[in-house]
Amino acid sequence: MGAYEYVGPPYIDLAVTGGSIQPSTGRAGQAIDVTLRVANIGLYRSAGNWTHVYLSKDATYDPSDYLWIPGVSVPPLAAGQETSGVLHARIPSVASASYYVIAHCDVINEVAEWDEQNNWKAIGVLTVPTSAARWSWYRCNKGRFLRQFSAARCALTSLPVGAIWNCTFRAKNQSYRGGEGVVADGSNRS
Ligand SMILES: [Ca+2]
Ligand SMILES: [Ca+2]
Repeated sequence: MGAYEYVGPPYIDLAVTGGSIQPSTGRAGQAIDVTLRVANIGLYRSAGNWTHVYLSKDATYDPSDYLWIPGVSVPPLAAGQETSGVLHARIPSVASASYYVIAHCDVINEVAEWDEQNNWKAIGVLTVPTSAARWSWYRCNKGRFLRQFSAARCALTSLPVGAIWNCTFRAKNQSYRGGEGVVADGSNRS
């Protein structure tokens, strides 16, 4: 027995020790590499466990966070051992915003730990930018006498993915007859 051998109760402690995302900005469907590090910072060997990766509006995990990459398998770890891996993921269809990428190890608590409260860590920030509003076309069902105006009053610099925006669209009946209906819309085709 060494002079400093630990003789207390089993001391196992898993923790997310770090990670990164590359690139840190992208739109839905884009490929992202998520690097993740999990360590056993305890003094006894830990069993394998499952780790999830979430997108969160703030740096603290809570159950409403978006489960992005579920079920990353973390192998058994010797005391003090760290494991790392690169996950290849795609950005999901989430609202445009900046999200903290939070990793959570031992998600179903298969490992009894000294500290269960240090199993979450924000490992980066992923920004899903707003889509630039390039209103490439407008149309109205131009009748013989309807004139379509440019949508000068429809000015918008950006529109979140999936958002709907109402604007005022102008058309003019230049004839001497009434009764022509108008349907108008615009589309961002970017
Ligand atoms: Ca822990
Ligand atoms: Ca645990």
